[in-house]
Amino acid sequence: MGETRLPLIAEAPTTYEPLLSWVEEVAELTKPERIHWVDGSEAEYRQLTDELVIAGTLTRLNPELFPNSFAAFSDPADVARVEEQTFICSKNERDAGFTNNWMDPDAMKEKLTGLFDGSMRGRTMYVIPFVMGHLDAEDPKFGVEITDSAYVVASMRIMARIGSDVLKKIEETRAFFVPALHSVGAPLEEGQEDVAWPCNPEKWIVHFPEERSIWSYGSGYGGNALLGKKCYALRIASVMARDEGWLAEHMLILKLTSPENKVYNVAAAFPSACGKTNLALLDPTIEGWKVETLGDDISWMRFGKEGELRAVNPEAGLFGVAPGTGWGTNPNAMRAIAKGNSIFTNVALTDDGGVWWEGMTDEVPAHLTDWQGNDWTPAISSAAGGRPAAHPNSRFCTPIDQIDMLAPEYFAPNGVEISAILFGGRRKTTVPLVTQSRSWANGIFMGATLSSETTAAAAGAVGVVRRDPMAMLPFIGYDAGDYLNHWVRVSAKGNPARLPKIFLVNWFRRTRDGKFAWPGFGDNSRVLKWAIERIEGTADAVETPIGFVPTADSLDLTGLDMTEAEVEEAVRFDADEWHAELPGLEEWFARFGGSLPKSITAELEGLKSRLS
Ligand code: GTP
Ligand code: SPV
Ligand code: MN
Repeated sequence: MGETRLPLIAEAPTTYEPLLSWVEEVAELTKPERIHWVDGSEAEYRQLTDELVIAGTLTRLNPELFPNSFAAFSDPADVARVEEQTFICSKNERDAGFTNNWMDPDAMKEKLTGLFDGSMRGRTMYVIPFVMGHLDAEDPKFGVEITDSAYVVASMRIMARIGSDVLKKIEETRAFFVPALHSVGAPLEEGQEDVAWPCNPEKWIVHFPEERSIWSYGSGYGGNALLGKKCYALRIASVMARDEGWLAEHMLILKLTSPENKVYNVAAAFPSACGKTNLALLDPTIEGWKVETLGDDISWMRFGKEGELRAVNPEAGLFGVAPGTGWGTNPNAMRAIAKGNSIFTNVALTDDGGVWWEGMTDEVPAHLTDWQGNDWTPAISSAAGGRPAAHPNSRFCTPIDQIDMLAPEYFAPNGVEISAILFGGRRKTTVPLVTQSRSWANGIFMGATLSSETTAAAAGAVGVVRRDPMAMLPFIGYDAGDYLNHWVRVSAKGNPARLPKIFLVNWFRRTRDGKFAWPGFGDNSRVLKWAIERIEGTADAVETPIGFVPTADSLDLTGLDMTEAEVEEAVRFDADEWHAELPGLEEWFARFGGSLPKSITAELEGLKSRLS
């Protein structure tokens, strides 16, 4: 150990110079009281969670209901991702593109350096070595998160592979790691009492794509603070993927086995809170089909030696939307949660020390403590014109290996071959239940036009339709046109015969009286089956200007309590609605300026002429 090191660094369990000098630099700036190098052990987790319980950040749940599990309640102003305050600070503004906030990197560093100066005073600075994807991947993607939040450490232990083994490998292979700096921005002065959820009204979620670094300030919420997740595995990874010829996507991965025992892996991109976790853990309602989970939020994909598209899930846990997750809708998630070892954030508490949220059970408990700590009864529920007991973006954080139906291939560093890609969103109108694209290029166009109503996963208005290309709008770490070009360019590496088939889906279409036109959840297995039968050439379809939609009798509706007319309402192509959609599409693509791929322009022209 060099004598010039700060005394704080002296206990470091590494001699890896690039890491030591970064940690030292951050400590000098943020001025923590102590440094804790996270080893990722069980004992350490126990100690951290004990401390968080004493601090009031975590409430220990009744171990008979949820063993080794905790509930956290955030500041009411720190409940979701803050897209307005999320920045891509590339050297040139052009490279951030029109979908991202941008600031000059030097100006941003100056601003952030001011904010981080002393920001960890009175707190512990945790150093978390982590890897996204497998430690024994060909080219493991390392990161080190520095944070002053023990809640972040405990959550990162569930969501990623962290600790001593990772540190050892970084050091042994002298690997590059993404420096990911996080502070809640709430220094403690001498004698000042801490609050349960420290954070700062001012928030900055900042990415420097060229140097591949992350600075996050002011928030303790998942997507803003667990930096391995959206910040690294999507925004920074999308830039790495662009440069290295692969894809980092906001996609679930599932393994589907047919009654003939044939395996098809499916990847699906839906925007935040639009059904990825639920589809990934689906319990099929049709005979003979089996679903196993590979991932529920992020997929890293690259073409293999034979031109097959392979996908891995870089995460180790679920950070799932709680509301709507119930024994009826998602029993597999419920079973995983019931095994314990979970951290819940902003859910409601039951009187017997368990958790509850809207949609967990049909029966609503007679009394709860809501996510803000107030008494709650059904008389003041949303249904009764009041407020929900759990925040609409409340989350469960659970180790992925607690899913009974986890596919063994989850553990394969090279992932699985993808047969089908679904793009989907939340649209009350216009978008049919399922549409098969006309071709791979047409499928990329479908992804590029994806639109959805905004949800509680991001701060701001809910229910506003916006374009969300490949469900990556808040996560593309560079210019959106370059991103679409990258999809086109990278797919040239694919074996045309093995390119996945692409489908557009919408579980959220409404009937005239405002109800969901399709039951969704387990019944989405019927759509998966149709997609596979399209791949195999055994299911019928109607050709429409937007692509192929199911014929009345090509969807397996066995055991489904729906009339033919009701099914038709879910699957039908409506020419008037698509005419009304066109101006918005043209406006959307006009925003890309010169960086739109030619194939997208050609697809738009094709759609217009087929519609006229
Ligand atoms: P992120 O973690 O934010 O990226 O979200 P996600 O895409 O994984 O969304 P998730 O599966 O957690 O679903 C979000 C909400 O949509 C939950 O309230 C679900 O109950 C609801 N949902 C999911 N699938 C369906 C469906 O098929 N039909 C209906 N009506 N609702 C669904
Ligand atoms: C999302 O918002 O898409 C999430 C939750 O998956 S978070 O990790 O908080 O971004
Ligand atoms: Mn997500």
